[in-house]
Amino acid sequence: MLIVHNPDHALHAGRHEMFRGRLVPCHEVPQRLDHVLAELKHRGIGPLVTPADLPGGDDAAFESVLQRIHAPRYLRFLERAWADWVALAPANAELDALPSVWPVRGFRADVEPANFAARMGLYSFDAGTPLTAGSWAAARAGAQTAVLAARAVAAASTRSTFALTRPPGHHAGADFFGGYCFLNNAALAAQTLRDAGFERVAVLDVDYHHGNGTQSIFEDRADVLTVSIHGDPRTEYPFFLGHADERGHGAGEGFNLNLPLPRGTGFERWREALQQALAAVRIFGAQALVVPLGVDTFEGDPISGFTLKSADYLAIGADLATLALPTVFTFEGGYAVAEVGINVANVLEGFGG
Ligand code: Q9C
Ligand code: ZN
Repeated sequence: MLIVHNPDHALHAGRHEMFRGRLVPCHEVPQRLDHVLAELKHRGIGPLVTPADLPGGDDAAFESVLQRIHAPRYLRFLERAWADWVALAPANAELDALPSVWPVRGFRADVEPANFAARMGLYSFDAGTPLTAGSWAAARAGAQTAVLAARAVAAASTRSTFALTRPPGHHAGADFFGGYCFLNNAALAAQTLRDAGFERVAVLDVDYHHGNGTQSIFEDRADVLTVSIHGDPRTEYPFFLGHADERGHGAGEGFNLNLPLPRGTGFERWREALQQALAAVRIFGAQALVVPLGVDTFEGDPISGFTLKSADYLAIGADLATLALPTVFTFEGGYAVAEVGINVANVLEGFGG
């Protein structure tokens, strides 16, 4: 399996996230990706390349897919956000920027405020996603890894690829960050596959948390099926989306499937949901597949509530391979840092080529 990894990922290294009235150390740390890369090398899974090793990357087609998946004004905001933050006060250079005010129901989103804190709130949905000096550079290079991974699959130079990048992406919407995510790598991969001629693309999100960003990006479209298996939003993050009755809107009605499971769910029940998800992908007639791969379903994950074991990830990979589709994996959550490498490598090994 071709692994495209983001060599600039560590430019995004947040200090703190807001949790229960305190700023606590970030869970989404550079070491997560380092462990995965080390484990893949150890097992000889590869080839391992970076965007610089592949043609394209920063070309007009990349810019085009970025501008179609994300709102241009959101991209302009992200690109300049760190400079704007430091311009408020030179001492800000030593601090992460976090939002603290949000436009909820009845407020206006059409007028972009001049105030920096207000713009942070307009373009985000939580205070757990610090914006740092290198967030934009890391996220943008990550988007390139996802797009190039999808192009490699479309060119049939490989049946499957893994876009190994962070910050993750599946919580990011067209014009908002949150859940440790800024740019939706899985959505960018799916759109790249569509642009390459695959008429029906399925996204099957196996991260512990609902893929709210991906759902919202594709919810009115019939050409991209979004499926997510996740902790029930009644009790689990991101709380405000991910219920079973969300089926898509307009032309997209019937092209979103949510499979929420209660906190405490083990592999036997989780795997039944996976079979249901695979059946939906088959009925849809997908020609290509994107798998936002989070391993925060692991029993040892510090912020999640399922009880999957390391060996279960081999079975997940094998089950996904039964679809026999060109497949792009994107790296999402998983915070039991030492085991993240083993669990991700198990999925890829179980999947095979
Ligand atoms: N103190 C992904 O897995 N809130 N994002 C957790 C724990 C945010 C997870 C609170 C969880 C976001 C990509
Ligand atoms: Zn997650």
